[in-house]
Order: sequence, then structure tokens, then C-alpha cells
Amino acid sequence: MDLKPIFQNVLDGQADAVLSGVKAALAAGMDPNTILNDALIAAMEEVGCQFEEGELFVPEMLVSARAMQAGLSLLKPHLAATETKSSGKVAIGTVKGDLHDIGKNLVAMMLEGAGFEVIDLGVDASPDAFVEAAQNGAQVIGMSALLTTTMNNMGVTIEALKVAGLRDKVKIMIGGAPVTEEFAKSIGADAFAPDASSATRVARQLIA
Ligand code: B1M
Repeated sequence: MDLKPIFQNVLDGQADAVLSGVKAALAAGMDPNTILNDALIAAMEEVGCQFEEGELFVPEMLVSARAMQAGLSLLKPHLAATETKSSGKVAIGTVKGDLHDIGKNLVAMMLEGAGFEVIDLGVDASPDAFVEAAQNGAQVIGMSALLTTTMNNMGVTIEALKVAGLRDKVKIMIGGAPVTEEFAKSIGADAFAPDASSATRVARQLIA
């Protein structure tokens, strides 16, 4: 089945059309991961490129994000079903100052599907919110950032965990478009995951 209409409808912000396209693709037996990567995520990448080139503006980007979230809601049970069960408690949030949550939600969804208990700290999550989650028994602290200006708040959060005497009690995993393995090392995180499915693998390794 051709995924171009779903891609285009995300780009155009047509949530209803994205919903029916994803429904049809699933009914046709398409792999949910293919629909996710080749249509939904690919379309958001294109949105980003067009934004950079000044062809799209924030309101259009937001409408595209909502259309993508609509498609994602349909894929959620199918993506979760492809993972095997594990256990552990992960607190995940988008760091202070950052409102991007699509990637973070995707990671949370995959972790839940893999049997983790997920505490979602939402967006614009302060260092204190992560500290509180660690105090409440989270074994892994997951931080997401999409802006080069907010990724530094990952390091600030790690410092807050140190000050609270909790750094050695948790593992820290970070991710998001501008984040790299090298950056993770430089701020003293335990692991970097480039995408949602590797985040699940990494969380399992960290807890093991
Ligand atoms: Co924003 N935005 N945005 N935006 N936005 C980017 C990030 C940008 C790259 C666009 C661009 O210029 N090309 C750019 C950042 C540039 C930079 O920092 N150098 C940008 C900008 C500038 C801004 C504003 C400043 C624009 C403005 O107001 N002038 C503003 C900032 C607001 C704020 O946060 N304070 C802003 C606002 C918005 C919207 C609200 C309109 C909307 C967000 C809606 C929402 O999230 N609910 C939005 C969107 C949609 C984007 C783009 C187009 C798409 C992001 C996305 O959802 N990607 C984005 C361009 C781009 O990334 N190509 C852009 C899909 C998502 C599945 O991928 O989040 O990378 P991603 O997640 C992946 C991996 O990174 C990884 O797994 C996920 C799945 O595989 N991952 C993890 C993520 N978190 C992880 C955590 C982990 C492990 C893996 O462990 C814990």
C-alpha cells in the first residue's frame, strides 16, 4: 500500500485523513513500524525542513504535529504489542523550557508496551520534577530535548540529582533530535538512545 497520502496528510495537517489512512494501512496488513517510520516520522522530518526553509510556520507545524499524534494513537496498541514483556520503573519527561512531546510520548509508549511502569513527567519538566520521581522509586530517569537551547537542562537535571544525593540510585537515559552519544557522555548520563525502540532496549540493559 502506498504511504504517500498519509505522509502528505500529516504535512497538510489533515488529522481525519491521517486517521483513515493509518486505519486502511493497518487493515491492509502493513507493519505498524513501517507506517510509523516511513509515513508519520518521515512527514515530521519534512515539516522540520520546510520550517527551516521558511515555507512553514509554527501554527502549521503544530497542526501537523496534531495530525501525527492522531495517527500515532491508532498505532499505539499495535506498536506496544510487538514488544516483549520486561519490568522496571522509568520516569520520562521533556526537559525544562522544551514543549516538544511527540518523541517523548513515542518512547513512553514503547516502554509501556515492553512492560515498564512509566511515570510521564510531561513537557517543560523541571529538575525538581525528575528529582521527585527518583525519590519516588524511578530506576531510570529518561530525558528528552528537541532544542539545542534546552538540551543543556539535561546536565542541569543531572546536577540536581547529584545535589539530592540520588545520582547513584538511578540510571539516566537521554534522547531527542539534537542529542548525541558524545553529548550524553559529556554531561555524565548513563546512556543515549537514538529512537524509541532502542530506548526500550537501553532501558532493559540499564535496569539489568
Ligand atoms: Co519545534 N523545533 N519549535 N515545534 N519542531 C524543531 C525541533 C526544529 C529542529 C525545527 C527546525 O528548525 N527545523 C527547531 C529546533 C532548532 C534548534 O534547536 N536548533 C524547532 C524550533 C526552533 C521550535 C520553536 C523555537 C519555534 C518557535 O516558536 N519559533 C518552538 C519551541 C517551543 C518550545 O519547546 N519551547 C517550537 C515549537 C514546536 C511546536 C509546538 C509547533 C511543535 C511541537 C508539538 C509537540 O511536540 N506536541 C514543533 C514540532 C512538531 C517540531 C518538528 C517539526 C518535529 C519534532 C517531532 O515531533 N519529530 C521539529 C523538526 C524535526 O525534528 N525534524 C522541530 C518527530 C519525533 C518522533 O522525533 O522528537 O526526534 P523526535 O523523537 C525521536 C528520537 O529523537 C528519540 O525517539 C523518538 C522516536 O524515534 N527520542 C528519544 C526522543 N526523545 C527521547 C528520549 C529518550 C530516547 C530517545 O530517552 C529518554
